[in-house]
Amino acid sequence: KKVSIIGVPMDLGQTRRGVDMGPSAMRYAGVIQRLESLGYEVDDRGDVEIGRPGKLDVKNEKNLKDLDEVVKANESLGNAVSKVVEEGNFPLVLGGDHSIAIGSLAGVANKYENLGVIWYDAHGDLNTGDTSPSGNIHGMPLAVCLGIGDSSLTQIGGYAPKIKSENIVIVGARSLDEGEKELIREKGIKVFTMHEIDRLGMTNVMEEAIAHVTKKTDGVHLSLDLDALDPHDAPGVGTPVIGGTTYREAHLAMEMLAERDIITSTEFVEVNPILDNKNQTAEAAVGLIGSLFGEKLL
Ligand code: DIR
Ligand code: MN
Ligand code: MN
Ligand code: MN
Repeated sequence: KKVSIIGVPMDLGQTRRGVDMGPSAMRYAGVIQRLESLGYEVDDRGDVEIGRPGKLDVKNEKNLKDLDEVVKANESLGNAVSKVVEEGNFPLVLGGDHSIAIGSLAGVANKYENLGVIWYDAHGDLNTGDTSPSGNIHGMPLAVCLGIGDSSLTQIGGYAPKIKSENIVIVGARSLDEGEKELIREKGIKVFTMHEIDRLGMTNVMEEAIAHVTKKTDGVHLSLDLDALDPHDAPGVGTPVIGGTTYREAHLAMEMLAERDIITSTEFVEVNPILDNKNQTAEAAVGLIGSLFGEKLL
């Protein structure tokens, strides 16, 4: 199996600079060598080009910061990912902030009848310009992929929606905005918050999550936001939230996904080396990528 890596040095989906260095930080932490040592052929396709607006973090009348550049970059990313899937390779997208999930899913979702999504994140990323307290597009990609939000975002890749609410599961949530909670109830989206993880244990949560996203689907995308991990284990993120999954809980989740061999595309996002402690978060990300691709402890 061949893994194609696409870097997305995007930091315009939120306001803390430095997450554009995430792809470099994960390459520096040895992502390519890690996959090669597991027997994969790796093809690093370099980085998608990101426009730099003259003035950063400009909110438009729709409460969407730096919308034009976010749209342009995600169109390019969608094309790049689409090409990887057509070639029969596995797309591994390295972010960048979480707004890039819009492009990844645009490139993947039309290749499947019914794509499942595991959203491993402290947040729901289910805001729209109308509900977002921040105007940051990285808090909106899951809603966008459901076809909810401004059409300039939902129509990236030329079609909407990318996914159905019944084929999604959110794991690790502990910071949900009011509008996101409403949308979760309205759409009946399956969410395992930290409460369920504490209560049931990660093993049971992942068993149930895997059952949910494989029920009606023919492929599963994993979108992993490093802020799902506790800030103790992943300090280099723009919006840390205490009380997250531990390093080992996250690895167990990846190991279970590897065992079941269900993931068909993935992205690892929100690694910000400027906020990090000696590249610890990029190294955690690369370790998790190792587990996801089948690395075993023994
Ligand atoms: C917050 C933060 N809910 C927002 N979202 C983040 O701005 O919409 N998502 N950090 O990962
Ligand atoms: Mn996120
Ligand atoms: Mn998050
Ligand atoms: Mn815990």
